[in-house]
Amino acid sequence: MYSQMEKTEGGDPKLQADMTDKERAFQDKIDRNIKIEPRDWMPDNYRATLIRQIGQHAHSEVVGQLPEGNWITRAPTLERKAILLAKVQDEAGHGLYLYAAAETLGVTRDQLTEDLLAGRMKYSSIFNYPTLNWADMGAVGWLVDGAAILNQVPLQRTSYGPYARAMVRICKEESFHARQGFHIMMKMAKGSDAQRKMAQDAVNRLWFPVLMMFGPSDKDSVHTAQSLAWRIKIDTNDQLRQKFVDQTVPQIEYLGLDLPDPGIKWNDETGQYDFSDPDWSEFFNVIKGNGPGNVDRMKARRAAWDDGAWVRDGLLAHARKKAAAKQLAAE
Ligand code: FAQ
Repeated sequence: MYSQMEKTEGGDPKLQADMTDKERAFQDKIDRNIKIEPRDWMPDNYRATLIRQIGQHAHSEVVGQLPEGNWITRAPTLERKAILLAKVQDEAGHGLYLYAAAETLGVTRDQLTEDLLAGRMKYSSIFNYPTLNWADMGAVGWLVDGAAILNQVPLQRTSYGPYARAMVRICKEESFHARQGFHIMMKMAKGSDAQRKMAQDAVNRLWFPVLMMFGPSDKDSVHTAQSLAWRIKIDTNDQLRQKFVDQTVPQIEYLGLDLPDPGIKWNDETGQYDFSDPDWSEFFNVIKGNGPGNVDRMKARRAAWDDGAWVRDGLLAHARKKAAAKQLAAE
């Protein structure tokens, strides 16, 4: 149904009969699974939706370094420290691939960062929650990266070429991240009573915030209908959330931990788990900037941006000097 429609971002899909010839040809390409590349014609709102989603995704990867970076100096062994350091570094790399993909749409990395700092762009709600104990490092890797993988694997088939290609590499690294998180959880869950309690506490605190990562329920999702039509998104928020619950409940049971939601029950009829909704008023409050960590996260991003100004200026001056020398040599 969606494949015959096009619309402005956030509105109702436009019927094919109302499309211009260019819009119809564009939609036809999407329907035939042909990738859209940076120099191809695209509707303004397709471009705007991608800049919003890819930019938000990039900001999430970069802000997402903060809760884990917080634990690098306190990791319990040298091996855990090295693994965590590598993971946090990977997230910076993911941010860079994604900013580069967004730049192909005609926006600069500086603009995206300035939009984030001015509150015109968002980053994932999950990174506004604190990481309070070492088990949180396990839960973040296992649950947060696990949720990110479920969302990102289908995005390898998204319609915009540079975004789809960035996702291929990101997904490979995320799967290592999720495994190291699960490994930490196995150690904690099978460890001393105190360690088991920490593992349970981490799962209890992070469960609902992780469910919120997939976005509001489909009935409240503003962008899903158009993003499905344009194959910017491949699945709806609720479809991915359900997949996550179905995949994760057996893992919680394998760890021997209690389920974090009394509403989780296997449903023979649907062949899926039933589960309780997250508190959506909390979600909307967090994405408005009122979560437990929003102020600190933005403060850290602003400080990094300001403190890094001399590096950016230096790199630009060096690039200009090199370009001028090259031109002189060519003359
Ligand atoms: N947080 O109409 P929808 C990671 C906003 S990467 C904040 O459903 P859409 C790796 C949404 O922007 C995690 N805001 O929106 C890692 C919109 O606001 P607007 C990031 C959210 O775009 C692990 C409004 O709500 N992944 O974790 C959230 O169709 C460990 C209405 O929502 C991606 O970004 C949220 N959770 O669907 C790193 C994946 N959900 O703009 C470090 C790509 C919704 O109208 C450590 N993105 N909003 O004001 C997507 O797949 C989509 O953008 C969704 C949202 C599914 C996130």
